[in-house]
Amino acid sequence: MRMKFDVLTLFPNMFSSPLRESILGKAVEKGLIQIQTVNIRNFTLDKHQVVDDAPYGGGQGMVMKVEPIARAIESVKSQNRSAWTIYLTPQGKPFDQDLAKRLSTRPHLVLLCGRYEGVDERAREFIDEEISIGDYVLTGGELAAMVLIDAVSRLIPGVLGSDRSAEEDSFFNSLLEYPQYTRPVDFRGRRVPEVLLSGNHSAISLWRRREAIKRTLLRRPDLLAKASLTDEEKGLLEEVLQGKSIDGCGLRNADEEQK
Ligand code: 4HQ
Repeated sequence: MRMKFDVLTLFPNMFSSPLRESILGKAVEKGLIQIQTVNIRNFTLDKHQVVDDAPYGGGQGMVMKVEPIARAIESVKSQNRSAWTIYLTPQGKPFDQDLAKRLSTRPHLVLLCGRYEGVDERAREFIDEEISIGDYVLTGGELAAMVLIDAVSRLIPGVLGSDRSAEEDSFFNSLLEYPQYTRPVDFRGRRVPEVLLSGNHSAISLWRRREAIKRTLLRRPDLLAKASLTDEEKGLLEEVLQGKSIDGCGLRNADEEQK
């Protein structure tokens, strides 16, 4: 069950190193994922290989021309009918873990990376879905495409270590992660919570769920609203809401620190 990514970009070199390191690099080596870049400039027909032009109606910046984009997408699609085409843009659907999961079931994603002020509106007719990685402005869609590739790839069976399933991590249950510790047990007087040294697995599990709920409540209450909590977790949330120790959950307010 190999997954294929074709990236349409004016800067294919941006994709060489970052996606071939570490976990993703291993996944590529193992043949679990394949990442190919397609240089949109190779699909121009004119002598100077022009990919952008001034906007009709005036205004600042340049717009990516429709013909090279259309021809690049048609080229990729002619080789693979099952391709699902995505345009990365702040105007797209917000990218989240649910969307990453849905995309990870597709055998072939084609990612269009825009530069300048974006693409000619008519290029959108070649696109199946528009996705935004967040409400900020990048210089191009390339980093957004890499974020998407990373988040989707780690959901493909075999990409994470066998002992490590994507189903266990934060966001699987719509909560933030609980605090993690490793050696030493005492760092400058700051000790690892005693329960984690106890060897009492049910106590550890309870502590972790409580901490995850506390942290989510304080930092991302919007996530709690959509989390499907077990009855036990609802009980823990009640406890936390009733003010039973909200300290020590690792939140330090940036505004607070300015003072
Ligand atoms: N850009 N999420 C502008 C983004 C972006 C985002 C990509 C910058 C498209 C034309 N893409 N280009 N945020 O900021 O996906």
